[in-house]
Amino acid sequence: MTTLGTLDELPREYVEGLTAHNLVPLWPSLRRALPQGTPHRRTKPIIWHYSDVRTRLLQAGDLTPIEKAERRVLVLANPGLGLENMQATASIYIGLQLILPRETAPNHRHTPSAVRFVVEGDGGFTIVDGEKLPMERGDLILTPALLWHEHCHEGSGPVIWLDVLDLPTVLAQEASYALEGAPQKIRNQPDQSQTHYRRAGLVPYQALQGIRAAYPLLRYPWKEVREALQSMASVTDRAEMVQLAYVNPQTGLECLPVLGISAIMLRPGEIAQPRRRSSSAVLHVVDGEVDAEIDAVTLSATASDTLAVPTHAMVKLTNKSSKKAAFLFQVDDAPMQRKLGFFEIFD
Ligand code: GTQ
Repeated sequence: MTTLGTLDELPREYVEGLTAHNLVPLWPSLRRALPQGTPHRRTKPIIWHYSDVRTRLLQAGDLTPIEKAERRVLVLANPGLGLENMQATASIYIGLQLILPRETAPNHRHTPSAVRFVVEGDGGFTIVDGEKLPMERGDLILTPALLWHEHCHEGSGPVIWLDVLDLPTVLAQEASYALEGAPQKIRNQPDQSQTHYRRAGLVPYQALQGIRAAYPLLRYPWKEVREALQSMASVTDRAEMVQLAYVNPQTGLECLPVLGISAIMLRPGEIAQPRRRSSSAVLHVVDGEVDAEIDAVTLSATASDTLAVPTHAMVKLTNKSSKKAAFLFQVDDAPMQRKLGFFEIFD
């Protein structure tokens, strides 16, 4: 590889002239813009233990009324990227959100898309475009870009969920903004996971006539995901991972433009070594005891802990139990990378 010229080698007057005309020579910065072989990564493999976050989130419940927060969230920020930038990975934002009984996180809509994954509590629900989406532990709720959403709580005790947003990417485009709205009117019927999309392989006949919603299904109950993983595990070779992707039931494609959502089951004692890939990810333990080795850093995770996986990382997941299965929820940025034409899986 040739050694490129530096800024220092250029006459000072020349550089000053460039600066005065808002010009920058590429060659002194070329290797920084395009590192050879592998990207430069500042994202650290890191774990957020739920016990550490939960205590402080409940304190926030005492310290800050919902009216003063709108969204009572502690952001899981990667120190490698600067805490103030609120990035778990370079393209993925995650936070843990708390709502207390009878509180409402008021109606709004915004350009970033979000995925909610319920961590604890009963009686929470999100309303998306008039559809009431119950939030029980492990349920997945989508709030795609520009759709109205508000969160409510008609149960007792705290309700806490994981927010995953494509915010860093939207911010980088200088395209992030929100609008406030009046409370939504709820259509008084069960959500579409209970009415229109009861089973894989069956979609409303209308959809074949080209009458399609962009986001037909907004709630994926955990009970069904877990059962599906267990059924798949019963016939899957030990050398293969048991992993299911959440998709749009009408297209079979990813639910959201940037974020890819999936669930993993690690059988008792299983060691999974997914192939190295160009995407970054966050992993959230739903159930079980898991050691995650990410680029030679070993992180021990238990239920409701969350981890950051940098782009291009080596990942090894070990279910520490020889008796019980472990379950993980994963969000990655592979859909965006695929659209940009550079998603890769390495040997
Ligand atoms: O619940 O709408 O964690 O707008 C960050 C921004 C949650 C939300 C977040 C948001 C929300």
